Amino acid sequence: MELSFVFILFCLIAAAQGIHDVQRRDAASESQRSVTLQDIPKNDLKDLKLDNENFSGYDQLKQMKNIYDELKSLEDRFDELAANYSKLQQKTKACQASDRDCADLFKNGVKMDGVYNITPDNSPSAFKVYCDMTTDGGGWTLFQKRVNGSEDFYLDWQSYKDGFGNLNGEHWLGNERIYTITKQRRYELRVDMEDADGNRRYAIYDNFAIASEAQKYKLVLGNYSGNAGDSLGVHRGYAFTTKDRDNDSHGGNANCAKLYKGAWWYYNCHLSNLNGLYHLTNYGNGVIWYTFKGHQRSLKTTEMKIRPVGFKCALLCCG
Ligand SMILES: *[C@@H]1O[C@H](CO)[C@@H](O)[C@H](O)[C@H]1NC(C)=O
Ligand SMILES: *[C@@H]1O[C@H](CO)[C@@H](O)[C@H](O)[C@H]1NC(C)=O
Ligand SMILES: *[C@@H]1O[C@H](CO)[C@@H](O)[C@H](O)[C@H]1NC(C)=O
Ligand SMILES: *[C@@H]1O[C@H](CO)[C@@H](O)[C@H](O)[C@H]1NC(C)=O
Ligand SMILES: *[C@@H]1O[C@H](CO)[C@@H](O)[C@H](O)[C@H]1NC(C)=O
Ligand SMILES: [Ca+2]
Repeated sequence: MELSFVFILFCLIAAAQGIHDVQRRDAASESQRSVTLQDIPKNDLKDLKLDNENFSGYDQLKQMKNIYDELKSLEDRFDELAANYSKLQQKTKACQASDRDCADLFKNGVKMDGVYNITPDNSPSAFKVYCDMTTDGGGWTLFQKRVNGSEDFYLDWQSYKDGFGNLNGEHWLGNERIYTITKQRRYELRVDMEDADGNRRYAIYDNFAIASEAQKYKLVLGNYSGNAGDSLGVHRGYAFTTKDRDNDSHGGNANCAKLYKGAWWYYNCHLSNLNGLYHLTNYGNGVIWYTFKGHQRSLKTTEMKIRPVGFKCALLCCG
């Protein structure tokens, strides 16, 4: 509060000036005054008692005293406001989050679809993901997308572990990254799909995670809702299988990834195969969601995306 300090100083100088005038004019009766004007520089102006109005500086001094009181109360209000602002800032910060996933980004003000950096807990560094910020309230972190067949999805364990493709187009984010994201908190899974005729369907699972590589990226899956039918539920609890790592429940040397040209949480073998061949050739090896288009017809687009459970409620709570 430098301003008020300067002002007070000014007042005191002005007051001292007034005192000289008083002294000169009323030197005779000076000793009778109960107001000890000489004390003003020593005492704070707020303690000044104007109990004698019989001298010429009285009105001036009274005005200064009023201004001082007003300034003092303004100062108090300012301090309170500053305290309130700082409290509000802390609250906003608590509401905001670090950028652990696209849901955090959304809460931090990112509202446009696109590729962004996220840094999940326990991730050694940030990495890029595609964020769907528009579907059903946004906040979705994509980990799989098929759209035009530009990427080869018939790849090995290491490729699926590390991820591949173009984040703005077809891609698999990578099992290590999916694992790192989903171990942070509870996520729901949304699968959006479209057939060759442009019919759109979706499937939601109220829990989704994959286990570590040591557990072969096993699928953890909650309950289904949506309008595409449940073609992933039967894969619940199965390990990930690629053409070079047969972890399916198909006996002997049969590898479902090889049989159906994909990579998935196969049992023996599948009701869904979203990493299958883009262009339909024959039974089961296309981009399949059985309860939508059967085993023969390959989908035109698919997106697999995750968001923390309760995301929408949390948004409302945080304003
Ligand atoms: C101020 O002066 C008036 C008239 O001269 C007098 O009646 C009054 O008592 C004085 N007040 C004080 C506080 O001395
Ligand atoms: C500061 O916050 C309190 C309670 O939150 C409120 O009563 C008070 O009016 C606020 N002060 C100012 C100067 O806004
Ligand atoms: C596929 O889609 C991506 C992203 O929209 C685009 O960059 C790429 O050129 C497309 N490729 C083909 C073969 O259509
Ligand atoms: C699915 O819903 C049933 C009740 O309908 C419940 O008992 C079960 O725990 C749920 N499963 C998951 C994984 O949330
Ligand atoms: C997964 O694949 C590896 C390598 O092919 C094999 O050693 C392991 O037994 C498989 N695990 C399961 C659960 O099938
Ligand atoms: Ca097998």
